Parts: sequence; C-alpha cells; structure tokens
Amino acid sequence: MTSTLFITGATSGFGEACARRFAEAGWSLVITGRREARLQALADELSALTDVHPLVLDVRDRHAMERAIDGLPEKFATLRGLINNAGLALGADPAPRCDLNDWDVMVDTNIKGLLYSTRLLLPRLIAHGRGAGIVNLGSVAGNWPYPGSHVYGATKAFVRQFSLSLRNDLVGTGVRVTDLEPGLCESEFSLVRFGGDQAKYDATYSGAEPIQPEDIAETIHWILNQPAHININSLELMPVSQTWAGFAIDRS
Ligand code: NDP
Ligand code: 8X3
Repeated sequence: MTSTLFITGATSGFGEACARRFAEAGWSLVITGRREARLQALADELSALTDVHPLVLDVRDRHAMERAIDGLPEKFATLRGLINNAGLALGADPAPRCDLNDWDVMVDTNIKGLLYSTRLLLPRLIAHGRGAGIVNLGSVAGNWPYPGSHVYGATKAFVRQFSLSLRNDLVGTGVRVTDLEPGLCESEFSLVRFGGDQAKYDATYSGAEPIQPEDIAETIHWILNQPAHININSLELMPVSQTWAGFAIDRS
C-alpha cells in the first residue's frame, strides 16, 4: 500500500522540510498552506519524486477545509500520516500590552485549525489503520511558561492535552498520536512572531545553534516509522544551548 501523508503548513519551516524528507522516502503527499506560489513551487519540485497534491488552504476556514478534504482525489483516500504543523506565535509582549486580534489568530490557528484537520482526516487515518499516525506540533512553550508565552504557550498546552486524550479514543484503530514539543528552532516562526523584524529574528538565534527544520523532519520521519505496536506519546527536544529559566522573584 502507498504511504500517504497530509501536512498542514508546508510552505516553510518544519512543514516544508517534512515534505522534502517524506518525498525522498517515497511517500505521497498532500501539502497545504496559504501562500499559493510557494506551495505550487514545492509541489512542482517534489512531483519529480512522488505524487503531490497541493491545497491552498487557511486552516482557520472550517468550510474551506471541509470542501478541500471532501474533494481529495481517490488516491488520497487513506492516510498513513498527518502532521498538524500549521501554527504561529504573534508577539512576545507582556499580556497587558497585547492585541486581542493576535490572541484570536493564535487560538484560531493553533487550536481550532488543528481540530478541524484532525476531525476531518481521522476517517482516512482509521481507514489505513495499524501503522498510521498523527504528529501534532506542540512546543516546549506548552510545558514551560516564559515571559511573553501566555497565549502561544497555552495553545500548545492545549495541543499536548488534546493529543494525549485523542489516543484514548483511537485505541483499537491502530492510529498513533504524538505530541512533538520542540524548543528553539530556526525558521520563519520568529519573523512571523516579531512582525518581520529581522533584527529580532537575528537576536533570537544568534550564537544559540538552534535546531533546524531538517532536524525536526528527521525526528518526525522516525516517529512515523516506528514499529506499528509503538506509540511515541510525547517528545520534547531542545538545542543543547537552551535550558529552563530560573524562577523570577520580584524584589521591588
Ligand atoms: P514557519 O513560520 O516557518 O511555518 C509555519 C507554517 O504554518 C507555514 O507553512 C505557514 O504557511 C503555516 N500556517 C500558518 N498559519 C496558517 C493558516 N492559518 N493556515 C494554513 N497554514 C498556516 O514556522 P515553523 O515551521 O517553525 O513552525 C511550525 C509549527 O511548529 C508551528 O505550529 C509552531 O508553533 C511549531 N513550533 C515551532 C518552533 C520554532 O521554534 N520554530 C518550536 C516549537 C514548535 P502559510 O503562511 O503559507 O499559510
Ligand atoms: C516555539 C519555541 O521556545 O520560542 O514553540 O516558545 S519557543
């Protein structure tokens, strides 16, 4: 049986690196994202290696998601993998200075978008059965609070709890679920977070030897290729340069 993978957010970072990694390994791909030109260029490139179906989609648009998934060609009827990767942080200011619109976008993308793709694609994963798997992109921010992580971290804590809970409901189907929780990784994530501010991007990664998208793709490839009787429940990884913050104490 062909192995087919659905990736949300394949136009940059982890999603793009996963598309390349799994195409090299011969998996068929459904790749998604909002930036059509990038998505099409990736589809054109990877079509030399495998079947690729690009879907220009905003994961926040439930009805567009339903239509696009309903309309998938028959050859994508069953899925061996789903990588719920589309997501973002907006800002890192203290909560009292934040814009509620940014909080809406994070909740709608990181939580609701992930719920839509999961629920809409579950029948196709269950149809594949034993050996299928979902990898949800959580974050260290879902485990460890840091100043400015508030809503972003809370969305990733949701992703962790939802991932662990979902496993209960999939018992007997053979479908695995993993919450992958990376720390500092170099991608457009920080350009998005800081509104395109290149200086803040550079400061975030400078001297830190951050994890690279290709490292995450390799990890996800490992997770989805575990023997069918093994579920990696959660996996947290950080660059060696990153550790936990100490407790903050206000002495004013
Ligand atoms: P990037 O910014 O490089 O990639 C994010 C991807 O998500 C893009 O392909 C983007 O595509 C897509 N996306 C964002 N919003 C939407 C939307 N509304 N609809 C569809 N696609 C969307 O970031 P990363 O690759 O680093 O991040 C990927 C995931 O990993 C995110 O969930 C992030 O929270 C998580 N993560 C990142 C870490 C890091 O340090 N980089 C660490 C831990 C977790 P487009 O704009 O074309 O729609
Ligand atoms: C992104 C990792 O440490 O910037 O999820 O929150 S961090």
